[in-house]
Amino acid sequence: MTKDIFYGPDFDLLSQQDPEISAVLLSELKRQQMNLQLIASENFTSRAVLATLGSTLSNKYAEGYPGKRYYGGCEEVDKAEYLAIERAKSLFGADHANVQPHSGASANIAVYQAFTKPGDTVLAMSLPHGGHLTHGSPVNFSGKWFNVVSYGVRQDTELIDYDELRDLAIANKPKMICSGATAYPSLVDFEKVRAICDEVGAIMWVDAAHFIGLVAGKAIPSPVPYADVVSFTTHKVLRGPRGGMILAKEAHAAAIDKAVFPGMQGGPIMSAVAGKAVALKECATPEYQKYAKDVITNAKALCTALEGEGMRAVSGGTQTHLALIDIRGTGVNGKVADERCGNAGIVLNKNSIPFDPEKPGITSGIRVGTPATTTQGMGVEEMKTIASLISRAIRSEDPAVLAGIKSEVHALTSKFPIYNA
Ligand code: DSN
Repeated sequence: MTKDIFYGPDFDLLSQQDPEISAVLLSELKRQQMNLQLIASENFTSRAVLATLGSTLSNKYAEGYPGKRYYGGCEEVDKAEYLAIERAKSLFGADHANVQPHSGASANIAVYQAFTKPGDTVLAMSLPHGGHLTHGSPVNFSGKWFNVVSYGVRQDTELIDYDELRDLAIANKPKMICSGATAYPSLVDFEKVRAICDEVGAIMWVDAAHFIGLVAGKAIPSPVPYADVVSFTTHKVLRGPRGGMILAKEAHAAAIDKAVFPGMQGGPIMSAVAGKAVALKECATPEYQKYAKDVITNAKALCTALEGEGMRAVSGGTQTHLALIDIRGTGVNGKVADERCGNAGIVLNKNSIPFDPEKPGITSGIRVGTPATTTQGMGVEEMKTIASLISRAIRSEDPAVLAGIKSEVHALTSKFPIYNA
């Protein structure tokens, strides 16, 4: 294991000053290096991105936008934000980019604020069918402050029911229709959603947090030509720093910028803004485009191999970076599967499947994703091995067996080192 990733002398200083926290940094690095990271929303950023996050840009307050700040001394951070904006616009062919949201949820708060008022009706995908907390969950601001009507997937195909979506749009006349999800393995038909939005006069909002990295790598179709506004996170397949971003049509640029600052945030995290610029530059390379395609190839291979292990792929497979797996055939619920896999060094999450008879804290499924393992250089053969390791872990209650699987996991990950000197 290396501590080089923490930039030598500075890390030595931290170790002396704060041994407890420096120990956490080292053990988290070790955890990421040794275990299998299958959380669909996680990835390993480049060292270049990490370098920006540990930089002095973190010290600077920069409320406002480049050239129009409220504090002095912003001439250097302005350059970083201009670069991030221009790179985002160019990569996605967008009219406008706001690179300041601290997270995906922050970006979504700004979208609501730009286009709606509390009490307005919004149509979004239901959380139990794969949506997100900010798409109208009753425990989230979105469900508390807005009248969110939910659409879902068809029970027979487990694909979005566009007929239901259109019927609900006509019946409820929403101000805004949101597409995008956290556990939907298929592609969204943006053309159909645009047509429904036009029919009822709704803003088309795409929450592309999960799949925007695949769009950036030209591996799947882009929502940008269709949508009024696209929000997303920058740390999933996109492989940037933790944060959010919003793309919009020119007509909405001022409303989005006003909603982010001063509407929803104070000073942007300029180290993260610079990290976003670095990641966007990386995304524009042929190497990244190959990576994005490989992520999908690996997800399909993992999904097929898990089916071969007696599990069921929701919606019959995947077209993206993640698979949602109904594991009822194993006789184990999602919570237990998640725990057993964790004990075997396989990090994934329990996940509700559509029409799940189990509670959200238990679930009948697991969600697996391939952004991180693909960054490590794993391919189709490794996906088959991983499916077998998952299947054995889920089916075993014996701690000794799980410890044995963990050793196999470590043998596999040691062949695909991350952040080595
Ligand atoms: N937590 C993210 C995910 O795992 O999909 C969504 O916010």
